[in-house]
Amino acid sequence: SAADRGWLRYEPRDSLQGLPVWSRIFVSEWSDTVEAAVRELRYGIREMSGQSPDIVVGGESLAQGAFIRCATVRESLPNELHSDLPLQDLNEEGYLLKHVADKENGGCLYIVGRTDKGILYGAFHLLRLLQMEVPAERIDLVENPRNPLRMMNHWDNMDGSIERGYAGRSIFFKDQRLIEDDGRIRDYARLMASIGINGISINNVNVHEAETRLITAEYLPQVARVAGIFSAHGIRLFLSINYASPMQLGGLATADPLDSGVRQWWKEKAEEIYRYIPDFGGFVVKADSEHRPGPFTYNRTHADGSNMLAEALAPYGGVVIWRCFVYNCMQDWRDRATDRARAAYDHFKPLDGQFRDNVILQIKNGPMDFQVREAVSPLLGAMPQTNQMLEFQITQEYTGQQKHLCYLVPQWKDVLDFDTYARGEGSTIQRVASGELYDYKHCGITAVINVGDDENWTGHTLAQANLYGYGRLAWNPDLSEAEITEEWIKQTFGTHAAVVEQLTTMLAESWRIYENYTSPLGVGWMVNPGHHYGPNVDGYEYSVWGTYHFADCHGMGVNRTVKDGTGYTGQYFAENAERYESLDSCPDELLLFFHHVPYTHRLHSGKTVIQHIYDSHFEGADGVEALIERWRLLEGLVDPKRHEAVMGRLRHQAEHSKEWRDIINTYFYRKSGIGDELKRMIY
Ligand code: BDP
Repeated sequence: SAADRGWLRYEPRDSLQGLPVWSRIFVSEWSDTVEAAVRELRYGIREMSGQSPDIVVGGESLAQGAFIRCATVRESLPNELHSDLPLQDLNEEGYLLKHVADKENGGCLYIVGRTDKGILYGAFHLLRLLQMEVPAERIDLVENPRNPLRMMNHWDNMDGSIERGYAGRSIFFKDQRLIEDDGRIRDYARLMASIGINGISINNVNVHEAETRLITAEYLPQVARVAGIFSAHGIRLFLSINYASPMQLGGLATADPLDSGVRQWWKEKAEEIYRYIPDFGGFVVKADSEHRPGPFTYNRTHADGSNMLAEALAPYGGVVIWRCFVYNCMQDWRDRATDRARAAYDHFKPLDGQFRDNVILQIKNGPMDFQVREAVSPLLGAMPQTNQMLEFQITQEYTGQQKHLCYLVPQWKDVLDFDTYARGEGSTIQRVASGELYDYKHCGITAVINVGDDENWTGHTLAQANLYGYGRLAWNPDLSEAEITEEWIKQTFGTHAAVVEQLTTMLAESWRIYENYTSPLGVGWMVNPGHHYGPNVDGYEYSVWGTYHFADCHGMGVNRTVKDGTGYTGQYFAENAERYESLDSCPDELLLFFHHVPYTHRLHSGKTVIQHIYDSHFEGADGVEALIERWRLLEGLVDPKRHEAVMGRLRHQAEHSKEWRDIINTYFYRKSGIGDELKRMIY
């Protein structure tokens, strides 16, 4: 298909020319997943080395000569593989990659998985190393994914639109149907498999009337076709469902989770779905949130609601992924005592231990909503007896909508490494999500994806780095930002030193640059209501959504302390609660998230809040100019098409960042009456 190849680019590599190891690929057992692996290997190797390997399938003894061998641990393998490497430690998705030298024949590269999925992941890993020009004879490694579930959530609607989508239309849906041409979906499945994604929900969490019918005989055959493509790539398909389906589809008078007719309806529905899709992953559910139906209507709890669905899916191994984004979006703004940040914890923490073991609570990384900077959700790690998974947002709803460059890997690393202290020091978010802290039955990481049918998938070509980086972190949250960035650049733009150097710096600085020219010190929400693009300081200040900065002529920020604020800080374990409660220890970057302070309050940096606002906004806008300068250096080293496209976006970002800077700075000058020490503004 015509789509951009993303990081599966496979440009010719001098280092691979003429090596005999690429002449044959040997596999003993065939399956859809092995086929996907072998096809990718052959394609990648052919593109990079110019040689097209033969594929040898079957049990015949290995002929002489160099080759790649794909195998599972069940097969008899040479001693070299058993001696020093822990083959028995491979988990269901793990693999070993090892080059075994052989003087006469030029050696052999083994890709050994416990299952076919391991072979698939191993094949992609090998191709990644070859793209990065790692010499084949040095390859010797074992990998197991840290997170059992590594998911993507699409917010795609059946009319082809995408809620918070910034890269074109849906790759799955068009005109209330599933798209028939599979080309794009296959390429997408390859991209996802290459970063280890193993679960994808294809429709929006806000399930409208059309999508409600995805679980009916009218659409299930079409959904099953997509699920089949996913399956071959190690991916289980999930659907977002409408909690009121028994009423809308089944004609029942209620959707009460304790009603026996409702329970029966879902059981039959699950049975029907699994008839079409035997490895169906399960349901993603947004209930009682932003006007979606849910168990509250019947005075039932979210445990009642999710358990009822879980019971229906249990016989087939399905799970219910229940979102915790539950808050009052119709707040009375005269009574601001209810703090939206508190909502998820207040709703769910008391229910710990009441959920079935195939329910997973899906929790956004922050308690508000994917702002450029917010505190880590205190609900994560607070429920030892309930499966949890972490939700990130790759689609840049609040971080520049893929028109601005904003590399989110540094933000996600901060979240994953955050210590909750739930069971003493070292109780990090990554250990909550991976199930290492509490031994969850199901858990992992999910994210709202940023792709659409734009030729380059993500609108901004450099936003592909967020897609890639997310997958790599879901596989191994201990990978460093530097490692991930280097992998992505070398695969996507080649190994030229200047390209690697400039792009690494651009990506590394971009989040801080974006933060600098947008809302200051963690307060968030200074965006235009509705579409959330561009500055609007008071856009949400006098509305029902619970998203306030409380700026007046004296100061600003949200007092979330226990002492005299909303009490939110009390939701953290002691170490964090104390750190955030006190002005002395609260980190600058979250100051206004936790405290209301005068503009003259001095930060740990030594600056006053008001001077920080001015300085950071000038720095942010200047930072975009610096990004442009770096990108200009790569002219001629990056193909003209991608170079121009990215340059176009950077230019827009430069203009738009000045608008942000001037609106925010002017607003706070007018509110505070305090001038800029460096007199950069005309008042
Ligand atoms: C917010 C989005 C909204 C989503 C909602 C959610 O603005 O479009 O439906 O989150 O996560 O970020 O359910």
